Amino acid sequence: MANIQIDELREKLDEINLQLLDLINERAEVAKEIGRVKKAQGINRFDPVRERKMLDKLTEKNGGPFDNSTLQHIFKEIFKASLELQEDDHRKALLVSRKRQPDNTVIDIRGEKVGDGGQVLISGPCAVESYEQVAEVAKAVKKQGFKMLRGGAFKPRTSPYDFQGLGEEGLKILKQVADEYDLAVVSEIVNPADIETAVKYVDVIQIGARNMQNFELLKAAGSVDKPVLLKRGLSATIQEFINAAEYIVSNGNTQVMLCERGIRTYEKATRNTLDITAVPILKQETHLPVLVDVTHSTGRKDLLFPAAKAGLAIGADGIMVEVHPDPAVALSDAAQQLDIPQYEQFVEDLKASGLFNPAKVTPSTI
Ligand SMILES: [Mn+2]
Repeated sequence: MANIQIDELREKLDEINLQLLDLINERAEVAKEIGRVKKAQGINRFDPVRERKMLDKLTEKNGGPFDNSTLQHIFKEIFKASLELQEDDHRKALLVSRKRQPDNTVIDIRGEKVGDGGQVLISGPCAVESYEQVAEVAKAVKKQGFKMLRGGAFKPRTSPYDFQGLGEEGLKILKQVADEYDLAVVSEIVNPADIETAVKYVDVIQIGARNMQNFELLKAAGSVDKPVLLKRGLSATIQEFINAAEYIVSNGNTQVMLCERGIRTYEKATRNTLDITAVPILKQETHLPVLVDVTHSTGRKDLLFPAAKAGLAIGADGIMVEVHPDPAVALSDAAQQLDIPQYEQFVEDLKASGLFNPAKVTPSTI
């Protein structure tokens, strides 16, 4: 007898569950519709005042047996889920997302294609110190058949007393050397006001880790027709990194490359912790090329080659490494830059690893 009663009650519960299911989904549809209208009007989706009013109304009508705090908790979860549903729609709409554009973005940098299946090696000194210094590295880069020469003219340093870079003079040196060796210049810009000047000298604007969330700089880089190499911030999540790229692309510049350069963790054995899985995640979530900076992530010469292999094996579109003719006297990052023979060995090892499939370079017309 008792069992029959339980069965009947359970049947009733099942029925109510289904009704609740229908109602919750119906509510979700309405919430999504509100989200669409708000988006069209440019209004923020989350409205705490409205949520408070809904909760107050529910409390007022609550006849039990649930107490008010339990009911508020349940409804708060429903509100949150509805909001997340709207955010999912929003994420689908991110310009950098793979959902929005299934095909890879391919960036042509002076004839070298990034993101087209082949891999690039970006090399050069941490900072531009002199014409001779840059020229010596450029010669080595050219000899290896690579196209991209990096070098810092504006150096955002941890200490204000450290070498801050040569500024525009450094950009001029880079440009002169790159033209002589038919290379492309990758150099960091730190001030939105310098972007206009920089485009005369550089082929790729680099936005460094410390500036990943310098939104004015991102917008300025987004408003010019020049490829941008965006580095992940020291403590930035992958989502924050993607959003930083979205700032550039949403301002009109679609030529963005992402660069994983290590994140700050409790581990002291390396300068930063190379978040290697960020590479396939970024490749899945976005259509942008993804590079791995082995110098700043590891901060150790003995780890450059294994980290580069890991980067290539996991799907990176390129590797960035710092090279200096005489690292011992370098004005920055002295401990981790390769000298020229070490660089040549590094490249040779990479080529021998079977993991490196260099990107195609079409000879420049000039
Ligand atoms: Mn450096």
